[in-house]
Amino acid sequence: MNNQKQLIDTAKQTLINNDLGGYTVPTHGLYPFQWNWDSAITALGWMTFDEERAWQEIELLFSGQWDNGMIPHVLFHKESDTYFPGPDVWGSDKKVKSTSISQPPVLASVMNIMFDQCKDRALAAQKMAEFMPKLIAYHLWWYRERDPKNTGLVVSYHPWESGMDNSPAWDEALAAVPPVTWDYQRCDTTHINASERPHKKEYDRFLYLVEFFKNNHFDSDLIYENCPYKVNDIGIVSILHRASKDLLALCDKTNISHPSITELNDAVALTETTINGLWCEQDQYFYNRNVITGELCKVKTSASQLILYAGLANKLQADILNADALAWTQASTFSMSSTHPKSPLYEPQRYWRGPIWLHINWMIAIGFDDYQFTDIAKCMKDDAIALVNQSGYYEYFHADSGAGCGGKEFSWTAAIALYWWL
Ligand code: 9WN
Repeated sequence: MNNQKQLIDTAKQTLINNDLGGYTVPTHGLYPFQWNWDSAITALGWMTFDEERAWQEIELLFSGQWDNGMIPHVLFHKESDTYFPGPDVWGSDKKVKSTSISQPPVLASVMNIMFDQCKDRALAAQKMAEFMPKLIAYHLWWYRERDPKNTGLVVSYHPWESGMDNSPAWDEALAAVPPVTWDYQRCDTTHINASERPHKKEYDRFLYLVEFFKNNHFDSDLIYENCPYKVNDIGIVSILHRASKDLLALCDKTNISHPSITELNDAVALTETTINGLWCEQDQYFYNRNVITGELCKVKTSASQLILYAGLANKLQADILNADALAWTQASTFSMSSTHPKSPLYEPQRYWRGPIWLHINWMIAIGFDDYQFTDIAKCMKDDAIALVNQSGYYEYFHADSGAGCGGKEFSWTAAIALYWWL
C-alpha cells in the first residue's frame, strides 16, 4: 500500500516526465504524440498543481484544429519512429500534421471544470476568451459533418475515433470493411505483449479506413456517403452531449454570445428526442448502432453506461442500468470491466475487450452520482484507488487480477488519480 504523498508525487512526476514541451504524451514509446481525449483528461491532472501548464495542454490541442473545426485524434507535433501509422500513412496535409478523424470530445467538459475550479481567475478568463470560438467550432463540426441528415446521433467512421479501438461492439461493423492488401510493420506489439493488443485482422481494417479517408481527400460528403464503416457510437454520442451542455453553460458563465448558440441548443434538444433509437426494448439496454445495416450492435460494453453521464436516460432506464451495473461489479474482482464479464467476447487483458480504464470509469461514476446511484459510483472509485495502489499508473487494468496492462507511467491514469481522489 502506498501512502498518499507517494501516490501524488508519482502521479505529478508521471505528467512531468511525459511532457514534451507544452503537450503530454500518453506514455513514451508506445504513444509518442499528442492524443485528443488523453490531453483533455491530462489537463485535469496538470490543473491540480500547475494551472498555466494545464491551459497550455489545451492550447497545443487547438493548434492542430482543422479549418472546418475538427480537432484531430492525434497531432504529430514531432517526428517519432516508435509508432505506426504515422503522418505519411494518414496523408496528413495540414500545418500541424495530424490524423483525419477525431476522438470522444470530452474537451468542453474538462474546460468547464477548469473554468470553475482554477484559482487564477484572470488566466482562466483570458484563456476562455481565446479558446471559446474554437471550442464552439469543434462542436459545430461534429453536428454538421457527422450528422448531415439531422438524426440527432452523430456517426463515427473509425474504431480509433471511438477511443475504444477493439471493443467487441465494433466486431460486426468492422468485419464488413476490406483488409488492406499491403504489408506493414506494427510498433505496438514491440512495446506491449500482443495478448493485450488488437489482432492483425483488426489492424488490417483500421488501415483500410485510414487509406479510404486519404483516397477521398478527406471530403466529408464523400466519406459520409461511401465509408464502409459508420456507427452511432454511444460513447461519442454521450460524451458529446454532456460536453455540448457544458459548452452552453460556459457560454453563459463567460458571457460569450455567438451566432451559433441556437444551433447548438437545437442539436442538444434533437439528441434528447432521438436517443431511444439506441435503446433495445428486448434487452433493456442501450447499444451502439451499425448505421450501414441499421442494426444495434448487441454487445454489452460499459460505454453504454455513459448515457447516464450524458443525462440521456429516463428514470426507468436509469434504474435498469443501475441494477445491471451492480450485478456487473460482482462479476469480476474489480469494477467496471469494459466488456461485461459474462459476455462470450470478454477478454480481461485484451485492451478494450475487458480491461478497466480509469478515465472511462470516472465519467461513468459521475453519471451514476448524477442520478443519485451513489453506491455504484463509490464502488467504482474505491476499485480505481485499489487498482492504482496495487499496480501503479498503467494504461488499463486486468479486471480480475488487477494487474497493470498496456503502457506504464500513463498520463491519463495519473491525471485521473490526481483529479478524482488524491
Ligand atoms: C490509437 C492514446 C490512445 C487512446 C485510445 C487508445 C489507444 C491508439 C492506439 O491509445 O489508441 O488511437 O494506437 O492503440 O485506444 O483511447 O487515446 O492513449
